[in-house]
Amino acid sequence: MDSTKKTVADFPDSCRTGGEVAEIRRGILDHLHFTQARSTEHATLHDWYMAAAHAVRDRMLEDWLQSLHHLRRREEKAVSYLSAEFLMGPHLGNNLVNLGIMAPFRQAVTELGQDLDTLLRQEEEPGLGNGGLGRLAACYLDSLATLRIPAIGYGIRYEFGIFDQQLRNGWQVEVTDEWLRRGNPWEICRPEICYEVKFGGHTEYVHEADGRLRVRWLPYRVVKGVAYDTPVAGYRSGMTDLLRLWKSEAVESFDFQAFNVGDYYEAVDEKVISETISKVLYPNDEPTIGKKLRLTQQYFFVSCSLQDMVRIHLLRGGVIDTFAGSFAVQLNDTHPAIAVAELMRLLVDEHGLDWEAAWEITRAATAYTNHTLLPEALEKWPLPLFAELLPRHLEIIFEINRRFLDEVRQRFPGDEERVRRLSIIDEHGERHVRMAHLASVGSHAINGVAALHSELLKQTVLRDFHEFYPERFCNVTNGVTPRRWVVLSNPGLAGLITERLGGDDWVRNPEALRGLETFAKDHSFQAAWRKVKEGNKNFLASVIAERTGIKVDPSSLFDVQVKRIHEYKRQHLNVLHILTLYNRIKRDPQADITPRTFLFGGKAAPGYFMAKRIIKLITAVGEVVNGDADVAGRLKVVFFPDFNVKNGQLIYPAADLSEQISTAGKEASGTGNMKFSLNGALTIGTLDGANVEIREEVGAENFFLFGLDAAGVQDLRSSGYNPRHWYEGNARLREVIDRIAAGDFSSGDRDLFRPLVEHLLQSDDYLLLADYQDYVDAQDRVAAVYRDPGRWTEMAILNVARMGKFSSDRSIRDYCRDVWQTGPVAS
Ligand code: NBG
Repeated sequence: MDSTKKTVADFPDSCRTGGEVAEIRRGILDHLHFTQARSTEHATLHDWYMAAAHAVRDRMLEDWLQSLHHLRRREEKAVSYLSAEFLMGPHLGNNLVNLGIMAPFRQAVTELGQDLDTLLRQEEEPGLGNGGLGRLAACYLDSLATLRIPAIGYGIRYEFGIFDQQLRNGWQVEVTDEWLRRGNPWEICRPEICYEVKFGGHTEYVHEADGRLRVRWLPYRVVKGVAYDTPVAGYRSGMTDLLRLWKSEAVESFDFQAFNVGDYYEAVDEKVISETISKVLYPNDEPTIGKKLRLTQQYFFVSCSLQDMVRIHLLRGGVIDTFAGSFAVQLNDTHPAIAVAELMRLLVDEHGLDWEAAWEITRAATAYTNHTLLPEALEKWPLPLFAELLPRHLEIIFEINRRFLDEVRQRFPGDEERVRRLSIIDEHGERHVRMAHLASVGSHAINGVAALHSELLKQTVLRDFHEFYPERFCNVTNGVTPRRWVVLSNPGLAGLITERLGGDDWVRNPEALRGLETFAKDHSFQAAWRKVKEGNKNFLASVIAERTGIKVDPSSLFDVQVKRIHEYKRQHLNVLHILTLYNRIKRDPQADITPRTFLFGGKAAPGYFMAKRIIKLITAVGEVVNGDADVAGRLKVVFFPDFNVKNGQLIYPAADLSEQISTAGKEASGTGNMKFSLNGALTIGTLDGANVEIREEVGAENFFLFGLDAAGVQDLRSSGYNPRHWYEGNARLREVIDRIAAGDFSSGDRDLFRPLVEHLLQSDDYLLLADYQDYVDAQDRVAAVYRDPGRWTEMAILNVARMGKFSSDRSIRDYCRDVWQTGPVAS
């Protein structure tokens, strides 16, 4: 028996560790008294939540300490997932699922006179991410722990996460997210785990006694990163991995003289500046060029994380040369790409390795995942900004680039155009550091996040890299965790599946869902299936009424599009369809229309003008359509405010139809598409991102496909796309656009939606008009099938049965095999 392994019997009081109802009840009361300092008479809902959360956290610690012990052991390579975002979602419910104590916990809470669902709603979710990318990181931590792979997720403990969205007068209003206001029971601050991070200043070259040239970096500013640890429990795996987020603080022992900061007030300013670094998450979809604080954040968390890895590696008894055997460092997009230069700096400047050895270690340790092909989203930093903030790293990048371009010239003599295309430094106009190039040169593996995306990556943004290093490229299709996205969020469906399959093995092994295929036509199973969906829809309808005041009909088709608002995701194409139906009704109020509830949700980046106007368009259309007597309640349009993980957990299980309608070639993968389908919604979608693979898995006959594919999009563009031609050639489309332009949804104001209309008619970069008719036709097929509940339910069951591939466990196994060369530890 391992000496660090404590058993319940080692603790004097099992109220900290036990899984029996009585033990849990005592554990909660214990925390109410000793942690919250409240009597049961005066405890608020928040006190009860905190007490419950602490009682759950207690039950995670034994496994956690054991897992941390694994991390310090030499044998296993650990995964270090570097990500500027982790969108974890509320912890309480998920931990109850993964620890396997939901039922006794619920019972204990009830016996204390409280209601578990009410307590779950109390939790303020940590919104430390924008959308898919951050949520993917969270699903991957769940799977890593479930598969017993030692891992650390490294990121930033933003004081303010993604803003809360409110709607006022149909417009988005951003409200700061003060998620830490009432304390965070899930994190443990580790003041002793902290690192200094340098910024600015200059470098000096010194010849050492042994003749070596050594570089010293004399910074202008030094800040401190302090570790905040959150345990991440695997699903009944006995493994609990670590999410380590860094908070920036001022260095206490700041030497005012040495840094020329003469007086007290300036010193206080320094403190404020230091603490600003981890203040706020940047919303994406905005031009990041020139945002110095963002580069500061990136370097800050990467430096702390790499210093931490080196410390852990040396603790394991390793010498620095074997670092790559201890950690597989995964770059989640280019946000942490500076890691390539920072690891070189640590190895060469701080640990005295020579360049070649350091480079080999860096490349062996590092791998890069690309998450977007959108040119405007590819990060690049102006050289002057880089030089000012990270002078030593710029030197290192120049040296990496010099050696790399030498290789390129050797392989392709005389091809200076290729050299320019591959260079880490963009020389067009103002010079920039291209982070995707830095990441690609410094990694042994490069992957996209769905089969199509990985292919397009090789043909477009990383084409030259693929030609140069074909062996580095691979694909890892995204996945989502069935624990949070089915077991926790859709207990009715999870229970039904478990009952029918005769066990819950599918939660860990979702390929087992295939067993449902046999029952796809079974009448009694179908009836039970529909009952679950109805229950979920009824509940969502009540929440919609509460939050928006809109009454929706739970028996109508719930047609849902929830995701960030972006032109390429084409929420406005969805609106064009709504207006097409509306016009049908206006022409003929008796028209036979399948009743639908159109539900939208998603945040727009605060500075993204068009996206904000799309939100206004949706709410404006809702106001007209919802109140029109001719419609007679057959169509309802709802914008559900503040779409986040918590709201997603309510929405996905209640959806009938999943809108995945991006312009082909634009959505790298999508993961919402997987959550919907796993919850029995059918998809209407283009051949984009992971939709392609979802359709392959569930069968073309169980998927509503429409629109141009990626090649078709390219062809149309290169043959000269003229949106006006499509507008003029389609009377229905013309009618819809004309009504928006005429101010029919803006009380006669023709200016409000003019920018949207003009953009559609003049350039229509995302080809809405070209895909419009095909989309409307596909929607008509959806409406027809929905009227045949037997057929619809069969398709829904087959969707769920065939979604096993999209578990994040499969993605993590792929990474282990193809990228990290690591695997589980024995229990
Ligand atoms: C997003 C893509 C999605 C994808 C997620 C996770 C960025 C930069 N990319 O399609 O847009 O599902 O990443 O891979 O946020």
